[in-house]
Amino acid sequence: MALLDTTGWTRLIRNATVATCVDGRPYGLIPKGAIALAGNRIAWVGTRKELPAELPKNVAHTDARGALVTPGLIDCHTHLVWAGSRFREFEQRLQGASYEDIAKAGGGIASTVTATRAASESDLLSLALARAAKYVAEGVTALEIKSGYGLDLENELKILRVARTLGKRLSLTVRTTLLAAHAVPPEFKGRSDDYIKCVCEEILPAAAAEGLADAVDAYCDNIGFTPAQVERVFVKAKELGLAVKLHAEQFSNQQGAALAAKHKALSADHLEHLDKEGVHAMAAARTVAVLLPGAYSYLRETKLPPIELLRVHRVPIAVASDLNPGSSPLASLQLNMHLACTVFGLTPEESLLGVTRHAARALGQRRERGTIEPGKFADLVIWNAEHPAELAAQFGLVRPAAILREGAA
Ligand code: DI6
Ligand code: FE
Repeated sequence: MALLDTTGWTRLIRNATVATCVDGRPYGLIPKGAIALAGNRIAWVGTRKELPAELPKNVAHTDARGALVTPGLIDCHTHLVWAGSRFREFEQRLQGASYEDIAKAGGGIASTVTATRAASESDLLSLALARAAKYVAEGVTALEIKSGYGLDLENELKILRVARTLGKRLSLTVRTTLLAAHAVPPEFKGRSDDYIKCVCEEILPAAAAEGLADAVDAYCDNIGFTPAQVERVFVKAKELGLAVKLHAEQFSNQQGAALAAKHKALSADHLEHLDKEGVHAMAAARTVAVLLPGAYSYLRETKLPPIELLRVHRVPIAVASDLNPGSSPLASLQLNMHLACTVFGLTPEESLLGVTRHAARALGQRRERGTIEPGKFADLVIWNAEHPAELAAQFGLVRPAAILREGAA
């Protein structure tokens, strides 16, 4: 066996049950494992037996005492920055109103836009900080945040700035997504094409110029935008060098997933009404299927996404919380891991890969995060658990004992 090069090692986590989430065996599990860090990166991962007897003196040691270690969890789809509350809509729906009825009557996204526009940047920041802190506490080390409750230049940028600030205030990697094409704002009522023009010519270029957006998303559905309008947004995003993704096939089949795949989208999200052609297109483009079981169950939907087809065609499946005030005010990625199993029938392994390896791909971060492999950032969670299936099998019981983000506690 070649001698292990330990130069540069700064920390060693030993005595760990390591779920690397690397392909090859279930969970990429190394039962009696160890992980070496070099600064903010993973330098080595392997079994206890492979470790040399002597290590450089300045290496810090962490004894995991047999505990489970996973990659830091990644939530690849949230709308975490908003003001106001929509609890009344929850009551209305339980009395028979549909999500679409409420949206068409001026509630829904539009009501959150009014509240978010009225909120100051610092008020929005404190609301968002409290929400994001909940994710950090449950082992999330990277999180995507979409705009989409501003719907004009000033307020979309305000939301994205708040998102960027969260990443500086917390031990959290924040990836931002411009979702100006979320709904038609009141000042463009009945003129959705004009609003898309404004998105393409004003909002998108400004967000790109200020470096506020890592990606661009759109809402493709009956209550959102048509595929033709989405395509205009995608073309502009590409022109500006930004990755794209899409809210697709949530309430109806608009062939949004195929459109997303055609533009090499990072992900297509929701997908309850996805058909075979859409699955094939996603498989060919390696576009990630982001499943959002919290939104499905909160809206008491009944049409399941085509999970088996996604599996058969080896489409990478991610799981996210979709945290938002209307269709998923459920601020927990762990809850969504659990719901992915109970509601969508994913295995606990699929649910963990869905918030690690595949979630990283959905954020365009597959080379940087999402697995425990040499070269990647040392985003790691040590749990009060022994087996990775515990994470999805229970809720509220499995907690991080220690969290490292880019090597720092
Ligand atoms: N993601 C969204 O953008 C919409 N639904 C979803 O799952 C709208 C969220 C909202 O109602 O505010
Ligand atoms: Fe969403």
